[in-house]
Amino acid sequence: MRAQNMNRDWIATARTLSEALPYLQRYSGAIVVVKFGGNAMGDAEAMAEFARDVVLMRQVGVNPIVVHGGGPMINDLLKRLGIESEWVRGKRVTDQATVEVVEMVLTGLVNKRIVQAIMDEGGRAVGLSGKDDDLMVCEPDDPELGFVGRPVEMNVQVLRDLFTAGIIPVVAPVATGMDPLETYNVNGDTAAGAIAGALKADRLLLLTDVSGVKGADGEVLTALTPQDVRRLTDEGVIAGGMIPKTETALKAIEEGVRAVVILDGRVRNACLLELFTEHGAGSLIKP
Ligand code: X2W
Repeated sequence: MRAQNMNRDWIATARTLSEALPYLQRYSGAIVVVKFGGNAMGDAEAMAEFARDVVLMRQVGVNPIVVHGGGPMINDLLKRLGIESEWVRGKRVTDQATVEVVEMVLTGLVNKRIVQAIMDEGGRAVGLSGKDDDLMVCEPDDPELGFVGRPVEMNVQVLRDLFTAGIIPVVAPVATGMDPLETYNVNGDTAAGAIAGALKADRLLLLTDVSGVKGADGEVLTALTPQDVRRLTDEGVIAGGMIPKTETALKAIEEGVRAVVILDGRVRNACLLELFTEHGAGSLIKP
């Protein structure tokens, strides 16, 4: 039965939908790459909520592509197998045994969990890795890192084919090398940036577990140009774990992505807040 009590929540809901119209129009047909990091995945509820946001994007005519991480899930299995990991400049040193675990966890466990969550919310999703249809071909990033890949060749037609068919692609950051028998572990942010660049995406959303890029006074900077990012990095204000993210952002923009947003994936409906409200979320980097 229809609720007769016009309490404030319902009125606010209708108002929110009405106010979203210009944003829905702006993003209709847009390509939005969303990097969903292992730290942003949280519990089953957080996963379901993320999936619902992605399905909603698709429903209103956006073409979302999910590129995921899963660092904490890789750590769990490596620990159970008694394999130690070392990190160099934010990347996992990856030997043959490690890359096998990375591929199993990312393309198996994590990828299928996200695909399932999207389908549970009524969307259609297909999971793939950089190996499928040669989506992402890598070279070794740095000899010190072993089988860590740097994407050098992208074949994104498969993603266009999927979103044209109304299917949400969910990509695990694992790839082949020039030698197709090799497997590379790719940092999730790097993979998302390369995919967004190759698609010349309208938006790259990097969901993390911090509220955005912070200025010298600790306040989140809501809008930055690539020049601002370079200056703040030179001044040491952008440092540590934020550097790989801002580097990914600058490279993606150079390759033709219109804007990159670094935002807190733990905030409820972070993607919707960013795309469909005046409020926005996190730090927008745009020329
Ligand atoms: C990452 C891939 C997963 C990832 C790793 O082995 O953990 C490298 O470091 P998050 O959850 O987004 O951190 N690869 C080379 O990026 O996961």
